[in-house]
Amino acid sequence: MTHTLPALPYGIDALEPYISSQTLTFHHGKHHSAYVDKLNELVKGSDLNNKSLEEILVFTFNKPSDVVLFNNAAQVWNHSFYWKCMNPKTKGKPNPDGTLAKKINEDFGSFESFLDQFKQAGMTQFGSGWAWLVLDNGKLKVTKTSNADLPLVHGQQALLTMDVWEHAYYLDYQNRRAEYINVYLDKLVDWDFVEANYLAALGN
Ligand code: MN3
Repeated sequence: MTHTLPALPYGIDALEPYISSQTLTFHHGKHHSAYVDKLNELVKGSDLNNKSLEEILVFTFNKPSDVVLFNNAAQVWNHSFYWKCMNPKTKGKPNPDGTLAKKINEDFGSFESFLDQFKQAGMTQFGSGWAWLVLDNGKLKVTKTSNADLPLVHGQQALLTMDVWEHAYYLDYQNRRAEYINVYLDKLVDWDFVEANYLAALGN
């Protein structure tokens, strides 16, 4: 099967002024697109050619001979998920509500405590990587992963992610990662999407 670059779920300038159309043009149109192309090139003619993205990830994880394949497949998954974690229409609704809000209070003590942990994960990821809110054995946790690594191969279900590779924010924030993280949490997270992921994960 051929893996395809998903269209952004909003317009190229929809996240401005927080994330510019220039960033999205490069991040989606060049970086994400290149991971998709590389993945297709690597699976072509191999046993993994007819496997789903998730099957490829599980199969190649921790296999030294498949590091390049894993990294590209994981970056395809991570970016497709990351775009959906943001929604400009949710501006003004910076907090979760309902079932997810209750669970966040249970597992983190408060929404503020969750925010602190998530910011900390994003700030302390040395070099390139991702910060996550995951469901792990019925409990919400904040985690971070290096490079392309992702919760799926660690038995966790991803509910929210934030790309902290420099290409995600450098054109807009240069080296000010903390500013990007604050804007991400204050203005961009689509909590309806996160809650839908939580409810789906409970059903699994
Ligand atoms: Mn990226």
